[in-house]
Amino acid sequence: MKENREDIELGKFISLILRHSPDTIGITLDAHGWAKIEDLIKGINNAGKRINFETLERIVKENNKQRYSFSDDRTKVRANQGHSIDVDVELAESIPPKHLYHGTSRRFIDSIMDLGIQKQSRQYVHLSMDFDTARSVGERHGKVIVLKINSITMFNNGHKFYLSKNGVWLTDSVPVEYISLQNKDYLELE
Ligand code: HQG
Repeated sequence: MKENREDIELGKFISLILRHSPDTIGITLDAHGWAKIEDLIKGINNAGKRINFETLERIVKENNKQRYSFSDDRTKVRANQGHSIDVDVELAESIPPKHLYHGTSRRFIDSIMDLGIQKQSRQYVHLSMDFDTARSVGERHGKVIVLKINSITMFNNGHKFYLSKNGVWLTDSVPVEYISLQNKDYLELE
């Protein structure tokens, strides 16, 4: 099912709460990033937006990137990745594919080719499994460019990779020597 507009708006608010600032609605997350569903629903309603358990259930189920998960007992909910706050969402350490992709803005390229890809405000650098996903991530920042990452060599050289429940690859940083900036990518995106 495709998400309706209200659910998309609520989802953005839920991402803000569960990834960056639970204090926006006066709640706290536990060490593993879980919010009590009861607290979340109450907090969102107190902030003037309408949500009940049914709506939350639909958002968790239908979210286009599967951004959230319920605990097994369905009393808690958390974001699967994307946090800036210091929580441990028990990511699975995994062997990456040969290549991964990172979509970013062209205005960041000089700095990236100087310093590598850094996590900035989030806990990890986010990498995508395929070119098109990376392109849409990069488009959020402006005129996009997609970088190809030599992830298996990074892994073989001791860098750890994690795969989130919703299929996003995460790592601490990507040094310049593993990044290729392909002319082909420029051409495809013109
Ligand atoms: C850039 C979304 C200059 C980096 C997406 C990126 C993703 C540098 C920006 C998730 C740099 C940070 C994360 C350097 C990195 N110099 N700029 N050395 N190193 N950057 O939003 O990867 O839809 O924190 O390239 O789908 O864009 O919200 O990271 O452009 O998975 O679920 O600094 O957010 O998920 O931006 O996106 P972000 P991101 P959701």
